[in-house]
Amino acid sequence: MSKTSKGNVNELDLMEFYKERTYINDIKSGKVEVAGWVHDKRDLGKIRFILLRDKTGIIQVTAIKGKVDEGVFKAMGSVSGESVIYVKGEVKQSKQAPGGKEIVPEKIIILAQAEMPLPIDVSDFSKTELPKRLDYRFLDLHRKKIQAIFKVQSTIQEAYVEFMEKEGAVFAQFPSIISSSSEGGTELFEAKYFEQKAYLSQSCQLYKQMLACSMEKVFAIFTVWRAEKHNTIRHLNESRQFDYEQAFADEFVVMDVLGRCVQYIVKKVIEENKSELESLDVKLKVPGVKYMTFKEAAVIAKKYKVHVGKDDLSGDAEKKLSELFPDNVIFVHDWPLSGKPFYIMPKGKELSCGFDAIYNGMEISSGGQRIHLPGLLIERLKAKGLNPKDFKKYVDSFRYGAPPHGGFGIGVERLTMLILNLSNIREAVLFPRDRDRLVP
Ligand code: AMO
Repeated sequence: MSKTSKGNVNELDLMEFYKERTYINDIKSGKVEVAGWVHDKRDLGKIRFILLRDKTGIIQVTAIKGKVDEGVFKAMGSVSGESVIYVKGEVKQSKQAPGGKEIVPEKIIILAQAEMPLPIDVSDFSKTELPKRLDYRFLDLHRKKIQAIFKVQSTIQEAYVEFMEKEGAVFAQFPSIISSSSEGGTELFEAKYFEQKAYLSQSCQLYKQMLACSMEKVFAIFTVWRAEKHNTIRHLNESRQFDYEQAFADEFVVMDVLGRCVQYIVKKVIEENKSELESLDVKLKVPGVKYMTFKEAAVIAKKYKVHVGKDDLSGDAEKKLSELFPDNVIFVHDWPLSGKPFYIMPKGKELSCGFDAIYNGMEISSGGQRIHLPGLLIERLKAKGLNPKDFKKYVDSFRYGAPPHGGFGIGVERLTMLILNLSNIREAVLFPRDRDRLVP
């Protein structure tokens, strides 16, 4: 393969390196080629050390003046922390080196010298506050602890897909530009769509329902946008949801699937993220499930003098329930009809077939049985102050053979936050979008 030079004196042939590279955790003995970030460095005059970090681990690179190439020794002195370097050298067993091994370098290429000073502290004991860390998220992600959060989130997503495929559900994609609200009249981001007014999707609710009415079991990982103005530790303006919808299901069928789904996810995280959980100091247990009506939840909250809310549970009430029933997914069903969206099936005049699921002190999911009867749906749209004309195609989809159905949506960042006991939901998003943040 012919290659043209990119004009860099310190150029590394990346294709060659790709073939020859040893990841730090795989280092045993002999000659190795490694690359990564300068985690730490020490200069004792005649002896220089670098702790080199890649995605798998950390190894010491040790150079003694006069015993290594002069250029190599110089590079070890001039390179700054968090710079990216390539090292070729011999592995030596060393009792003093962390991990019992070190590399004696023959060749070093500084691939990217990090500018000094770094704008945030990326050491293991960093005290930089969250907003500043998020301003420099790309650098914050150099930290092992921060990477651990997103490795766990990766497992969570993988487990969700795996679980759903085992359930026999079809992985679906839905539009992100919509013509009318899917969760209620407010909280929409407007978008220009040629001559028409459009919105960024609040959820894939209406589409997953239409699909479940033919394919029976469907799921999605879907980005949602909510123009809520509040700035809290549990809300984002852009978040992701694990959506599920099933035909021939009421809310109890759906809660059963959701309970097993959360258990499956937590179990996989316990099995596959031991070192990440350790680095985040999290002790996890596969949760049980607990069912109660909204009325029962309200009685419990009142007993502990916690505010409930007329048709919603307060954050304090959610917290209290988890304190009383720790390590449980708590399903609160028979929810007041006024507190649920238009598409939730009523249960009598006051109640609904909707529920919320609480885990580790907060709502992780809501769902329920939906209305599959066009007449009732139009009635409920009107009751919520919405115009049925704006929902014509959705309502029509139930006119030609639509089974009873139900589903749920789990907040991906919420679930990550609660599994890992994070104090702010922004810790669980790579690049958060909130009221004040549109970059990076
Ligand atoms: P809901 O609006 O309750 O229901 O959202 C489902 C779950 O998504 C998470 N969530 C959020 N996370 C971060 N920031 C937000 N602003 C935010 N809003 C919601 C929560 C919540 O439980 N279509 C229905 C679901 C369904 O019935 O299938 C829906 O969107 O964890």
